[in-house]
Amino acid sequence: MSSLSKNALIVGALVVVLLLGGFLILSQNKSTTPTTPTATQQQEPVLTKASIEIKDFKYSPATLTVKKGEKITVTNKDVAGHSVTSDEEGLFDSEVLGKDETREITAPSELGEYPFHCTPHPQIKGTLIVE
Ligand SMILES: [Cu+2]
Repeated sequence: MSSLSKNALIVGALVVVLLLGGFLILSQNKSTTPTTPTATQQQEPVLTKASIEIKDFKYSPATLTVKKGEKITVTNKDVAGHSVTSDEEGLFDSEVLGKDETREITAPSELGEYPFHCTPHPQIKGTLIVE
């Protein structure tokens, strides 16, 4: 065997060892990669938001108790347009909503009972209680 081919063999063997070593390190790193799943703490929203639904020309609920300044979602389920409008002008007003329309109103920031009505149908009445 010539010294040249001997050297070539040694170099070849070294390359193989290095490649194998690299491969082993890589595969070891892979297998030791922590596979702990990220904690999936899904907290279901338990709090139901205050809401008023208008259906069959009625408020549901007709009397709603909320906290000061609480947001209230108003949804109209009738084809006829309805609103949640404070009897005392300017306190709150969802404005007239079409079918399946939703609007958020904000409860007054002072304690009290606030009667409201539907602008196009003033006979539909409800009461908002802020406590
Ligand atoms: Cu109405």
